[in-house]
Amino acid sequence: MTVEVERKFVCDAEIMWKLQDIGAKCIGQWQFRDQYFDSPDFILTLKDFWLRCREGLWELKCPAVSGTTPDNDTETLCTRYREITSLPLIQSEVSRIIREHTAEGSESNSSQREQIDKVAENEDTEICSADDTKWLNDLNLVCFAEFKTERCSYTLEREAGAVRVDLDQADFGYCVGEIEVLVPEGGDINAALQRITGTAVELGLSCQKKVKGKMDVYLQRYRPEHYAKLLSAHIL
Ligand code: V4E
Repeated sequence: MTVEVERKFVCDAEIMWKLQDIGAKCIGQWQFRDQYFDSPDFILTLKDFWLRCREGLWELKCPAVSGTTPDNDTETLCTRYREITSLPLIQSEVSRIIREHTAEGSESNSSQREQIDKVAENEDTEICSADDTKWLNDLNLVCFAEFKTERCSYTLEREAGAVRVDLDQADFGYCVGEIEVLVPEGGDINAALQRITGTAVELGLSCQKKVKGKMDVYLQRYRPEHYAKLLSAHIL
């Protein structure tokens, strides 16, 4: 498992020149379609879990436990999420979250609980292909966001390690940049935060406000009820 530490930034017309100036190498340009899933009452996202299928590959981003950070600005501007990419692990983690939620509110009947347990134990999903949707139905998960992104990726090699910069353009008309470091389990998160801050300085990024991600803008535009709930819960 890895922890993704990242800082978003506003892309301006100069950014590609700036990346070139500081020695960033373009490692590719591609397009992908993302679908995000949650229960109709937003059990996952209200706990800051983000279940995604990107071109057939599943990923669950989970809130990473906060450690000590170098300063408050870094804390505000950067996010960190644990990433799970194994489908059986994702299924058991998601069913655990839903089971705990339904146990708290006693909102499910016994047959629903049986279905959740089956997914948790991967009973019906041993031969699970990425296209399998049975486990989603069993857990009552529905797609709440779907969009395409055009991405241009760069890498910056520095003494402290590599940093990745992604420039994203979503098909609903929003552009955002991301400076990202992947930290292996048990790795040094503070060092990653420092590398990200260092790259932001090299790129001359002066904005000290948190920049909205694609999902933020998507939900605000197309799912205002969901967006309002996440704002009230201080998730976005
Ligand atoms: C974690 C999260 C969401 C899932 C999508 O995350 P993001 O990294 O923005 O998307 P993307 O396409 O760059 O994924 P990658 O290719 O890096 O895997 S949607 C909302 N969140 C939470 C969140 C937050 N609270 N604040 C900020 C600034 N970003 C995301």
